[in-house]
Amino acid sequence: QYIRKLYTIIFVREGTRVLLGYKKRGFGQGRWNGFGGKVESGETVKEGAVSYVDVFVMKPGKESTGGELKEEAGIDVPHQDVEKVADLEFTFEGEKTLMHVHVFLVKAFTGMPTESEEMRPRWFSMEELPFSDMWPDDPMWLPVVLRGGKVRAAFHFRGHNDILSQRIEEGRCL
Ligand code: 6U4
Ligand code: NA
Ligand code: NA
Repeated sequence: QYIRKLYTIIFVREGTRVLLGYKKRGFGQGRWNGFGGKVESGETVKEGAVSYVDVFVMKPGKESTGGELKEEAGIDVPHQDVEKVADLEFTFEGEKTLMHVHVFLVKAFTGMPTESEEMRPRWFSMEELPFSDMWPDDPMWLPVVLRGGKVRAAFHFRGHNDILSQRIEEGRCL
């Protein structure tokens, strides 16, 4: 049995462009991705409940993201503008951990994207995402959610570059 660990990624879309961050260290170093990270221990998961946003992205009671987006990209997002768009499960050959990544899309923010110790932010055209320098699963689900769709998917990796098997379902997430 796998040990399930919870993560978030938040993609900021403004018109036809998307804000990505170049990960300077840690898991996925050297790849462009959304902003996010591990869900801190002590935060509860209520599958199907309304408060994914509160649980994963903001601290309860705050009016905007005090969390990963602020820390990694220097921007604030109002609560009502964060939308859950995908659930992704990643497993790795020979490893006991299952990474459950909750993906969010935001279309409004305040502040100026700024480089942090972990991420270097940059805007990309939705038509020209840097897939060759992203996780290899991203082309399979990110365009779908940027176009307004929802996805549930699972990917089994060998190392960090090869996908051995995958299951992708469009139309809903948890
Ligand atoms: P710390 O706590 O900073 O050491 P770190 O090792 O930097 O953690 P963290 O917390 O940034 O990792 O979490 C990894 C991030 O990478 C999460 O937002 C989830 C995301 N991620 C992991 N596998 C991914 C994959 N295959 N495709 C993808 N995002 C992935 O698009
Ligand atoms: Na992070
Ligand atoms: Na991190």
